[in-house]
Amino acid sequence: RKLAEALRNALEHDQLGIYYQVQMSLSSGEVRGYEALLRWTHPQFGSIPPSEFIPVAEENGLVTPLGAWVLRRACQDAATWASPCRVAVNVSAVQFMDANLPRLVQEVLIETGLPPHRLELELTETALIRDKTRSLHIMRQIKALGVGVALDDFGSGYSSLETLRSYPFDKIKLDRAFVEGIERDRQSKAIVRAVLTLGKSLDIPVLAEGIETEDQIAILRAEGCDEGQGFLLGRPSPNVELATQGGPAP
Ligand code: G
Ligand code: G
Ligand code: NA
Ligand code: MN
Repeated sequence: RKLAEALRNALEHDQLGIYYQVQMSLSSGEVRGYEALLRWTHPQFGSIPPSEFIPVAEENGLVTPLGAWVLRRACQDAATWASPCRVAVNVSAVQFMDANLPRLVQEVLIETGLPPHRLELELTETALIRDKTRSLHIMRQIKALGVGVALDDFGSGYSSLETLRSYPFDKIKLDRAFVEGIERDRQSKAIVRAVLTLGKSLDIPVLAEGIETEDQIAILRAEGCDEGQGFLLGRPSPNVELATQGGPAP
């Protein structure tokens, strides 16, 4: 309750910011895009993670204005970038089920002049399963605009395969839990390999999340993973130029 009030206040008083984390081609090392990650710096409590305030926003009807703010700001920023790469924006479950989302996306694209193919929305499985007919309808409207849709945290949910079968995703974001274990346990490596095979069969590119070590990236490259994201390639940063520095040589 108190947090909800503070969040309402944050929206009005410019305490929110977006950090960007680079997404790269693993074969060429080219920058493919940046994921927009929302940050809230409270004057007293300091930085509050989205995992804490997104659920609060969802429960208090704040996720619509919050989500609109992020989408608009991310598209505005991307329109100013030197390279015409993609911006990936997270959409929460409640925000996604809002029938007005396709119209908002269309308005923001027109307003900012960002070409639709430069925008990608990241959805988690939980955003979809509540009402399949409805979510499929919304997703098709968004795709009809020319905007891409990625399945976030793939493998972490209850029905990842069913989700992949039922919805026309443009990308799979492999959950970082699998990347984390890839050098050590046989299971993680086998699962990553299976997901990459699945992606190839379905003709959907796979992005591996949470790459932190040279060993991990070497294995993912050898296994033919398309794209990667993680602290090794770049930390989330308020500035896209900074977010691109410090990665390994391709
Ligand atoms: O960046 P960080 O590790 O704090 O992100 C934690 C979680 O918050 C991630 O699951 C991420 O997808 C989510 N998140 C980050 N930014 C946004 C946003 O703008 N909207 C929504 N709905 N979730 C976000
Ligand atoms: O759920 P989502 O994939 O959107 O979450 C993105 C979150 O993961 C961000 O909060 C980001 O800070 C975090 N993250 C990004 N790269 C890494 C990484 O290499 N390791 C870890 N542990 N977290 C990461
Ligand atoms: Na995400
Ligand atoms: Mn994820």
